[in-house]
Amino acid sequence: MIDLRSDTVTVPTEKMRLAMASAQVGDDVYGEDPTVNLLERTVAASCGMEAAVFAASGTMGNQAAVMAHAGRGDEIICEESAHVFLYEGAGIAGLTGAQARPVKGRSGVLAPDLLEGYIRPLNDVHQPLTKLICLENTHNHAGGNYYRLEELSGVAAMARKHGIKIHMDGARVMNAAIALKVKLSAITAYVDSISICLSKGLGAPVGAVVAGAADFAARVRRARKSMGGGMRQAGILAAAGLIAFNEMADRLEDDHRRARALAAGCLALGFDLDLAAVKTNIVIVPAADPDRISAALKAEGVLANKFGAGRFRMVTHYGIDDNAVDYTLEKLKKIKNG
Ligand code: TLP
Repeated sequence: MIDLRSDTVTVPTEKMRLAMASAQVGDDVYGEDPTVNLLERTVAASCGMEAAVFAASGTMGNQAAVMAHAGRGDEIICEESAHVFLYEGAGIAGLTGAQARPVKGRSGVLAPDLLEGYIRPLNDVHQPLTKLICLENTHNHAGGNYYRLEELSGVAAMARKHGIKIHMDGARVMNAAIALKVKLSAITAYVDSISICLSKGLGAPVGAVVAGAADFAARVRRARKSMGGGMRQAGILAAAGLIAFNEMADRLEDDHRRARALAAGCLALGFDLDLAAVKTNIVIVPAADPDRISAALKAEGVLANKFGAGRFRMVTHYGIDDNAVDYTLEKLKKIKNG
């Protein structure tokens, strides 16, 4: 099967499996797992942040971060199709007890002019306090679009003016860094915290890392424990995570190139998509009948999911080579014409 459903389907590399087998471990709830500690120090340093915490998943990372930034009755602004709002089991409400305030972005990107009217005044007892702005980078529903540094700088200045923190759902932030040709720290300079997934394009089997200030990280650790995320000998997982974080980012450019090739092929086949909007490894294709296309592709050995009404999604990753792209386009041609 050619699996374009997501970059979450990547399996650990041989090098990761070997590192996992020989990882030094200890009880991480006591802070004694040397491999987890090394991963946390490595990610924090790359982000230019004081501390980091290893989490079981991107969802746990985001939700622990929200819990650490906000409390019951607070309000959290996020983009209207953000993962933290749409796909995390209403964790903002259910776990933190806060209220999400969705704002429509421009191709997933929030900007000061869009946000300003949503910031609550401090002196009105009727209204909740705006505690946090969540930015998704890259933005999944917006087809992998990323924030340009000047866009981040604008939101950061506005948030600072109002005393509001920024959390970045950086599940795919390494895709953004590679596309922008900047270091991770150039992006994280504009946010108070970030959650980075190791198990998407970077290929680790499990895990995400949340980074931020030391006091924030201590609260994340507490929130993570309350969700059952104190993972004991988690160095087995962190060993793969270290290889993912240190060695798997550079090759993401190949995924971006193949996503562009898939998109260009779809355009040539008559699908109505904007090639310029395909910036990283996600291709969202508008189609009147995404269920039919998805089922017909499956019958030909290609997996691609319907992604909301009237569109399907294809995500490139290191399990997808040039032949897989060509094969997929060949089958799409047959399906579209048939
Ligand atoms: N996204 C998954 C699905 O849940 C939609 C996917 O296949 O793309 N932030 C972003 C931006 C994500 O896209 C995802 C996963 C997460 C967080 C959550 O990561 P996990 O699945 O590790 O909890």
